[in-house]
Amino acid sequence: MSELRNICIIAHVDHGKTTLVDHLLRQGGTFKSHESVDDRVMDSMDLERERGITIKAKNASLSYKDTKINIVDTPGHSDFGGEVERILGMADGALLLVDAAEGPLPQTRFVLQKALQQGLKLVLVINKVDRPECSDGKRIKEVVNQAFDLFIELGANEEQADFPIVYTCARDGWCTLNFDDISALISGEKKSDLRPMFDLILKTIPPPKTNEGVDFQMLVSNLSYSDYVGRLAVGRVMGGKVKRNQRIFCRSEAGAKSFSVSRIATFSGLRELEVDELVAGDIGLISGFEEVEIGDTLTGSEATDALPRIKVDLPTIGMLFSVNTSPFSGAEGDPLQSRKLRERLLREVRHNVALKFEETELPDQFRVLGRGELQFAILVEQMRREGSEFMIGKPLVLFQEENGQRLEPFEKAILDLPEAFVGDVTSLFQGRKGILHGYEKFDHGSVERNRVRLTFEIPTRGLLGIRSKYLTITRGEGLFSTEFLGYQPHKGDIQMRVNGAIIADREGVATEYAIRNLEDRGVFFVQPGTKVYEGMIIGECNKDADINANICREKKLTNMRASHLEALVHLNIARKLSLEDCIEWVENDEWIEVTPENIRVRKKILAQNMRGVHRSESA
Ligand SMILES: Nc1nc2c(ncn2[C@@H]2O[C@H](COP(=O)(O)OP(=O)(O)OP(=O)(O)O)[C@@H](O)[C@H]2O)c(=O)[nH]1
Ligand SMILES: [Mg+2]
Repeated sequence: MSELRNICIIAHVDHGKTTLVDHLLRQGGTFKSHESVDDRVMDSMDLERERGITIKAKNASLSYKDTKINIVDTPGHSDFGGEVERILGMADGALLLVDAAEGPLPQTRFVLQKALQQGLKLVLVINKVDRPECSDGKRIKEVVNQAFDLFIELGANEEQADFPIVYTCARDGWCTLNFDDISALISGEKKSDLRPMFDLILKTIPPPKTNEGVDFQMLVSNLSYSDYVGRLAVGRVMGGKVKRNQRIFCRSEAGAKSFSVSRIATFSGLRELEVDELVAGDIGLISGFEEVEIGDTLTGSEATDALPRIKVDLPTIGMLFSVNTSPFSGAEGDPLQSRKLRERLLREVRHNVALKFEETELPDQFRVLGRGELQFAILVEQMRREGSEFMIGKPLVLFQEENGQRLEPFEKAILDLPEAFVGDVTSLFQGRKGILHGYEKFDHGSVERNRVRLTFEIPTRGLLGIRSKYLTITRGEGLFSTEFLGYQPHKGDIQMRVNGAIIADREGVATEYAIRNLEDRGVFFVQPGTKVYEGMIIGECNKDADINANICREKKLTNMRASHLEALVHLNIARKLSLEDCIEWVENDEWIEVTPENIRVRKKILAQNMRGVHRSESA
C-alpha cells in the first residue's frame, strides 16, 4: 500500500454517517462476496443497535486504487460531542454530512467548528437527496447555501471555504458531483456508485502530515481492550515508527514510564490486523502498557516531546451515583459496594474524556459530570447490563461564580415541529425561561408539511426533563436538538415538576383492590402484584403534594364474588417509566434505584415519619 488517507465522518445526529460508512466499506471491497453484513455494521454495540444511534467513535479502513483509507465514524448526538472532539486529531480531512432536507443543525455547527479549528480539509456531503422534500432541487440549493454560510460564520480560511460538494443517497450507496444528475439517479434512469466520492477523497484530502526527525510519537486518542493482551492504545502515529518488542515511553501527566510493545495492529476493514511495525501517518493499536490513558503520548525516546493533551469542552451537568440502600438491595443483582462503584465510575471516566468524576462528602456517593441526560442514561444502562445494582439522583446543572454573581449554562434549542403545536410548545419553553429567538416557516418544495422551526435560548436547567413533554405535545412528530451557548447570569427559579408523588407507606405487594381505590389520586407506576417498600414511589399524584398510601390493602372477604374482568376494565393502565422517564421525573429528594431487572423511584428518606411532605417547589 503506497498511499494513505485518514478521514472522519461528522454530522448532526441521524444525517446518515454510519449508513455512508457501511457503503464505503462494502464498495471498498472490505467484505468478501459470501459475507453477509448487517446494516450499519459500525454500530456494533448492543445499545447502538437498539437505539439506532452511534454512541462511540469507531475506526475502520478500506483500500481504493492502492490507497489505504482509514475512516472514523463518529456519533452525531450532542451528548457525545466529546467523543468527536478527541477523535478529530487522528484525521487530516473530514466528510461533513448534511441532510438535504433538514439542513445544518446544532451539531453540524459544533463538529464543523471543531474540524475547522483542527485545520482539517473538508468535503461537504449533501445526503438523503432522495427525500421527497427535495424533489424540485430548490431545498438542496438552499441547504448548500446554508452550509456555505456556516463555514464563513465559523471562520473557515479561504482554502477550507473552497470545499467540494458531493450529493449522496447513502442508503442506496450512490453519489454524484453533478447537481443536474440527481433526479435521473433517483428515478433510476442513470446509475452511479460511490466511486466519485472515493476519487474526491484521494484528490482533496491530503496524505497524513508527519513530524520529521522524531523516532516515534503517537497521541492516544482512544482505548480498546482485548482479553488476550489487555488494554490497547488507539491513535495515529505522528512521527517515526514503532516495532513489536521495542521499548517505548508513555508520557502521562504524571511523567514518563517505559514499557515493551507486546503487540501492534492496524485497522483492516472492520478488523484489527496484527503487524510488525506501524509507520508515521497510519492509525493503529499498541498494547503492552496497562496504565495508558487517553491524551497520553507514546514516544520512542525519553527526549521526544509529548504532544498537547486532548482537551474537550467542560461538563455542564452532574449526576450522583450511590450505593443501593433500598430494602430490596441485592435481590435482583450485584449491589455495588462503595469501592466497586467508585472503581467502575473511574474506569468509565478514563475511557470517556467528556466525563469527569468527583468524590462527595459521603463515602458511598460519587458525582459524575457530563454534558447531557442521554450520556448518563447510556452509562447507567451499561452498568445495569453488567448485572449491577446502584442508585442515581436527579441530574443537576453546574453553576459558576463570577464577581459574586451566579452563572448558569445556557443552550440554544432548535425545534422542528408541525405548526399546529407551536402554541403549546412555546408556552412549555417560556415557562422554563426560554426566550424565542427565531420562527421560520418551512415549506419544503412540493410536499405540504406545514412545519416550522423555532429557536429558543434557554437555561440548561430548563431543558432537563423537557424532551418527553415536548414529544407528548407534538405527538412524537417534533425534532429537537440543542447547542451549548456558554454561561450567563442565573435566571432565577424555574417551576419544574408540579405534581407530588404517591408513596407506598409499607412493604408488601400492590393489590388491584388498593390501586382501584386510589385511582382518582393520580397515575400509578406499579401494577397489581408489584412488590413495594415503604418510601418507594408508586405513582404521580394529581395534586402538588406528596401522599403516602397503602397500596397493599386486601379486600375484606365477603360472600360476593367480584368479577375480575370487570375490575380490570376499570383500572387505569399503569404508566411504565423507562430509565430516561425516571431521570426526567425525579426531584432532588428522590433516588432512582437501578437493578438489572427493575428501575424504581423512591424517596431518599424512606421512613414516612422521618420525611416531610414534598411540595412542588422551584428547582
Ligand atoms: N432517505 C434516506 N435515508 C437515509 C439515507 N442515508 C441514511 N438514511 C437513514 O437515516 C437514518 C439514520 O442513519 P444513520 O446512518 O444511523 O445516521 P448517523 O448519522 O450515523 O446517526 P448517529 O450516528 O446516531 O448520529 C437511518 O434510518 C438511515 O436509513 C439516504 O440517503 N436517504
Ligand atoms: Mg451513526
